[in-house]
Amino acid sequence: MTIAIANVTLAQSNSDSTPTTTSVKVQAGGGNSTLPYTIFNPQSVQVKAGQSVMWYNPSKVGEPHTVTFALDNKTKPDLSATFAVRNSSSFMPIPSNSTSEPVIIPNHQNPSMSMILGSNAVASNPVVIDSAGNVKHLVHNAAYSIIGNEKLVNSGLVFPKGMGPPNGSTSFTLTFERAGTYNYYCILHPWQKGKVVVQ
Ligand SMILES: [Cu+2]
Repeated sequence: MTIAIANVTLAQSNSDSTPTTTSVKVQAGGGNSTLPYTIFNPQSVQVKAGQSVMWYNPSKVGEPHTVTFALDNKTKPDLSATFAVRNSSSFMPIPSNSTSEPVIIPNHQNPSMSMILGSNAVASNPVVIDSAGNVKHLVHNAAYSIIGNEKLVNSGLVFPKGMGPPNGSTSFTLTFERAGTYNYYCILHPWQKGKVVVQ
């Protein structure tokens, strides 16, 4: 036991001043109910290729944020989206005695189908869309190695610890393999922007 700990200390002191294994932490949001922050702090971080950045939400209120890298405006997902359903589809609210109704939008292009407004999992859940357009859903509290050519790398909703739904994420970790400047934003607060500079 003692030997193992000594070895770890030795290995660390032999590496350069910023070991590549160090994870840089960034706060997504923060503040409290009187003054919630819709910022990333620090707004810009600098890491070396191979290093990781971990985002977490230190807010005192249950306000989620996303950490979203989108290649262009076309790949920026919205929280809600329209989906086609057969006109014969019926929607039963759960619980059945609730007064909820789905938003149904007339579909003039194809009258045999209706459109409903639904929650968009590509925005709210951890997901990657690679350069070929393949969609890959990640586990919650995802960790992913970003190359930089992905169409979308999204944390999904990141909640403060203990304040999200049972399957909600409280962190998101990216390992940056290649040098470059990586801009990201929050889907819920589009003015909330951050940057990772990889050397
Ligand atoms: Cu936000």
